[in-house]
Amino acid sequence: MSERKATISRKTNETEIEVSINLDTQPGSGLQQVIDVSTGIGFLDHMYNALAKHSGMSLTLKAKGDLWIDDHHTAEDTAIALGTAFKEALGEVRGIRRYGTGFAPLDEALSRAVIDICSRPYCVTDLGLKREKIGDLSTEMIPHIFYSFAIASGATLHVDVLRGENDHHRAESAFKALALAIKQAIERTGGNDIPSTKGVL
Ligand SMILES: [Mn+2]
Repeated sequence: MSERKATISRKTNETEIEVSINLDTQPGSGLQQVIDVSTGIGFLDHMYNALAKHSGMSLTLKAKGDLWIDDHHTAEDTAIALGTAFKEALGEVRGIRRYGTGFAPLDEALSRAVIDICSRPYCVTDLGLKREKIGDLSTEMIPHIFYSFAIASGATLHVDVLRGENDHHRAESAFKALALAIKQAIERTGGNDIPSTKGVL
């Protein structure tokens, strides 16, 4: 089995991003899981670290964005780059589970994420975040990060924070739920079939 990995460079007038991912570094795989994230936005690094850790992927993500304007371009473009790398690493959707569901609690907060790796990009989120910002990340960017990842990766994604009082907990449980959903969806079935009645994804 060849490793599912990709490296993406993405440069615009607003951001410069390098992402490398390897989807086959789950603990026990024999490959070392490496996570090294630096976006210039501390809370965003914290979320991408959680996403990588609990999905079992290796992730190196370096971004230099126009943070003197605000966090918008950096948050959006890192999610696009990550989604693009994820799609490229997966390649043809074949021999994987395709659907994944994750539930993750964090103290009083509980989130559910459901992913379908199907080449039908769609994203629905209900996160119920109340604060303006968490650290240096605007909370309005969090649903936008999920949206950008879904569109770039070609996945259908539903993420709901089911309950929780603390916005840091709510956001972090949402990313962890997505991680668990991804981990399940990309799991190899041991076969080589295309998981669709259409015969194509
Ligand atoms: Mn935390």
